[in-house]
Amino acid sequence: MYPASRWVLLAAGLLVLAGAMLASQIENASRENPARIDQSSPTIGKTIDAGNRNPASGGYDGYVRLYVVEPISRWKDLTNRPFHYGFLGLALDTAVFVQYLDTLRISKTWNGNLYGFGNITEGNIEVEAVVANAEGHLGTSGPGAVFTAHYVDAAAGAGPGETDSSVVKPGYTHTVFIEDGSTTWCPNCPSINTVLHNLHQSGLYNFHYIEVITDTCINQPPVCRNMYADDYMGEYYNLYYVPTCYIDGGYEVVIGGTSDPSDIYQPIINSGARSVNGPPELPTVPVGPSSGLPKKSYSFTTSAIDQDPEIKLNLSTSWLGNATVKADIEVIVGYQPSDQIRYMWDWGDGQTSGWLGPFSSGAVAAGSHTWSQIGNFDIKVKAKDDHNAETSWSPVISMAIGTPGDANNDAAVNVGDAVYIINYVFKSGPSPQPQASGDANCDMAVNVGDAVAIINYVFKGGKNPGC
Ligand SMILES: [Ca+2]
Ligand SMILES: [Ca+2]
Ligand SMILES: [Ca+2]
Repeated sequence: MYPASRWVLLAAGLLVLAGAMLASQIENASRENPARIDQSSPTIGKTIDAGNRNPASGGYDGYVRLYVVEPISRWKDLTNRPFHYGFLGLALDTAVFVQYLDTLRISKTWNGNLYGFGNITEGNIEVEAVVANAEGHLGTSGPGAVFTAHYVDAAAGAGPGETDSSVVKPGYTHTVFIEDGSTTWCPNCPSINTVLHNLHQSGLYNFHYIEVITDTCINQPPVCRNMYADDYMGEYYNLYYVPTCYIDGGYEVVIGGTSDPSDIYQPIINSGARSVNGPPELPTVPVGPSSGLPKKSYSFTTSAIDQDPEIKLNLSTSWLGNATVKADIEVIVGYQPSDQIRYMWDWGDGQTSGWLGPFSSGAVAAGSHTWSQIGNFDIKVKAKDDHNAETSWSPVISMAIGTPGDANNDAAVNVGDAVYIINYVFKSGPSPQPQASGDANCDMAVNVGDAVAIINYVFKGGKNPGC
């Protein structure tokens, strides 16, 4: 697969133990200058249009990003070779929600003159398009440097006059996307640049990559700060070391330089095999009794559906002249067989059920609970799928736990309650409050037997209602 001799020599000296790999690689990374991250003046922000989002119905909840890059970068690494696919800016970064079987179409232009890149050329410009999942995962860029990873589920790249589509190949659920955080002064960046370039040129792996160079000259930033790249890597990834490769939005993070291609192609393979997932839809409002008695078990049901998205991303790039490129994209969202679902109930009394299941998607799922105290309790349920993608909590229903026999809800059980029950059963009087509190003999029905039970208790030393 590879010109083996080239790699064997370069790989010599690298540890092969997986657990030691990260530590080894960090030795080949340089600590970024803390001044790099200028939080006070972010120039790139996520555009979240809440009006577009409706995660309770079936579809894909995510982000669309368009990166403008130069295949042969204007910036060079420490060995005076140009970076490849060097990041110039984001043409688009927006939250999207696409219903299943629907197609989202977006056209976007990017004018280099507006960003100090009026000298880009038609022959050396490209747009990389990605679709990233809205579900957030914890990622880490280094000690204490955490970020929220949104896994990339589709990627495509095209220069002017070209089209490209995300590709599903054997072993891949999607096209993988790599962002390499680099600087021009970084001693270990050239090795990873070479690995990325060679892997990409080989065509053996289903991925696109960009190099995000956070400075533009071989002096320490911020003198040469590349504000668009620097803000991007700071805001999205909390970049800590250079080089660091973020694979699929941070599903895998490779820190440090390496000359061993397997350090990159293995994470590409791992990331490519990852399921493109969507969380279950919001569980239905729980169904069950609205009142009950202490120390009795009550059952409630709900259901939810899980359909996982299949995303096709089509990109067409054109050159409009005057340093302006245009990208037209289509995001086509289908769906595929779903995951099984687990449910967690919150019983409103400080207790939860833990995760129950699995249940088939759409199947009615029951949970039951016994309350020990009287009172009103709000019951809600949430769901998660096989990939631990969780929903929010469902709407609540209220459960009133009453005192057996205290039909008139005056905090005492006496002859007044027997009268109240007689009145309810025979004369259409008001119902017990809550209903279950009229069930003095705990046989799950309110009838004359309950009035008799109260009389026996009050006048004849019968069994204490409370069952
Ligand atoms: Ca799912
Ligand atoms: Ca009473
Ligand atoms: Ca009864």
